[in-house]
Amino acid sequence: MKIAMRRGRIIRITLGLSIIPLLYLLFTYSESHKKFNEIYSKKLVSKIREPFLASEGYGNFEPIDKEVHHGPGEGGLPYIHEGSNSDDSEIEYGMNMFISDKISLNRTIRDTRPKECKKWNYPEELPSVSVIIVFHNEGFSVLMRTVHSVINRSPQQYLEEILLVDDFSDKNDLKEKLDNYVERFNGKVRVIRNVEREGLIRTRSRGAHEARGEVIIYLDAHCEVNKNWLVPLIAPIALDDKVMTVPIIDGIDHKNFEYRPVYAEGHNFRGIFEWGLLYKENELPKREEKKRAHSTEPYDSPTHAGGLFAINRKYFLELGTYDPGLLVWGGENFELSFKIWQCGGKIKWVPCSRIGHVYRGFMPYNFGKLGEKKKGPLITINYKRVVEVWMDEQHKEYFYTREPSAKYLEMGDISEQLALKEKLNCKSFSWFMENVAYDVYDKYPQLPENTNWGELINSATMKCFDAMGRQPPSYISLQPCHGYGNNQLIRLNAAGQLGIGERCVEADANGIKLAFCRLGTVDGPWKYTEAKTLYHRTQKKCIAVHPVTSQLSLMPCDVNNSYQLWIFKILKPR
Ligand code: LR7
Ligand code: MN
Repeated sequence: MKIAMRRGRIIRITLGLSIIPLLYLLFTYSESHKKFNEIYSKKLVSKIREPFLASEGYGNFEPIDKEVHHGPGEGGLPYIHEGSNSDDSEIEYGMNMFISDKISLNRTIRDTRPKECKKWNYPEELPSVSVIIVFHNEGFSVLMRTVHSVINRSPQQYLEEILLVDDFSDKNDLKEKLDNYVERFNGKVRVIRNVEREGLIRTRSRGAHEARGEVIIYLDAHCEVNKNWLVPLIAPIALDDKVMTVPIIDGIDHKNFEYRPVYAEGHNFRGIFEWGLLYKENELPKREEKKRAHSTEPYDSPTHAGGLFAINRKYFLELGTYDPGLLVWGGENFELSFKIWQCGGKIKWVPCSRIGHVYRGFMPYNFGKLGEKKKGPLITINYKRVVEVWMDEQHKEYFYTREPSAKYLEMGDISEQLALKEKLNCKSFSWFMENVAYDVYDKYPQLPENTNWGELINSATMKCFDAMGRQPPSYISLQPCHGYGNNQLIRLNAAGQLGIGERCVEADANGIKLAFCRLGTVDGPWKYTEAKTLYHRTQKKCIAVHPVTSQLSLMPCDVNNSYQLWIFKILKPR
């Protein structure tokens, strides 16, 4: 593959040919219209864009044939079937398989791309691709619709294979039935299987080792790729093999399989994170928009959601794929993002490559033996590994302020990861924050230290503050202390913010509430007094438990009333 030949070639941007007759007409108007015409033609120029000139060696790749298909769910419309809109399969799969089974595996979906995307031209000399789909106990029709969409909507000359990696599923239809089914693809679709449960992270790494294509593209097992998704995604990698690309991920409804665009046209978002390593997306900063001539051009993103991306296979192997110490699920998207940026690569989001993903309301599987072996919450352990390898002292502290019990978690040996960082001559986390992820600071200011944290136990009842896993706004209640943290892990910081997870504690006339923290702020009204009351500075009242109903509310302070006294008990994971 002579990718090198194309490298460094300047992408030429010119005006579409179609505009020339129009301009000619405009300029033949009388002299008095000249000024008007100048302004008008300028507007036209900026409106009609053709980001890549169609020329020798370049192609447009827009499918010529219109996809025509009739039946339930076509065009990406929701499919609502009388009487079966909730189904047991939702509990088993996290999505309605009864509905999925009714929809064609070859269904059409809405083209959600900005219109400008159709004008692009891309180099024709492109690397071969392995699409890797890892799965554990997914629904057969949903998995196969992913495969069909890739087969139907990819130029076959670049698609080396679709590699299905079964992470030790135990569902019957994912065994012989699957093997037999893929035979119809004449070798294009290959199935390999783990002999024990490895989790999605290790399974993806295995896929990278086994793949035969030059570029690998990962998809979750419940996706539908959209029109002309492939070439826009691999073209930036053909030009620079240290670029990882990420498609724009649209939503597919887990109940009715409606395909919906994720953002309104013309809006670009990029991946960032909150200090507790919660993945977030942020509208592309002006500074980044300005770097590009066209809003449909790929742009830099600090991180990515995890599931869907393309990367040069050799480059991914050089980076050591994922840290093999990360278990099952979570944090791997940050590990790879930090590693790529800090060690000389780039992540680009590609507005003209669209893929739908079924968002499930909950995780329908458990973490198997790997989950049992580890003390403490496995995802937080993964985060801790990522933080300890890639962040510097200052930023590590923000993580531990937000996730105080993580200090006590056993994360295993990270010496190989640190050695890799050394070997690849990677830059510091501060460099990454200042040059790439600077918008994280705007959204999530640096956290003041915690003055108190842990379970918040009421002295009269010995019960605990509990957010109950409800979505804000919702009332906080008093529950038996369970010692696991999570919804019972409360933090008070030096600026008076009382928080649970990502959320803030507020008071209103009816009680004590879990609320969204005001964006960009880290302070609050609370003070933990020497007498052990929780004092609200502006209301000048204290949090009290109702002796009969156990409800929480603000009451005039009384330091002799044990229903108003609280103890923070530090939680060490068991
Ligand atoms: O043990 C497992 N083994 C697996 O093979 C658990 C899961 N899997 C498979 C599973 O069948 C699926 O194909 O791994 C894939 C991802 O698992 P999901 O779909 O349960 O994950 P998710 O979509 O809920 O979560 C997101 O975060 C994950 C862990 O960090 C992965 O990176 C997912 O790929 C990721 N999904 C996306 O990025 C899609 C967009 C979400 C957003 C925003
Ligand atoms: Mn998923």
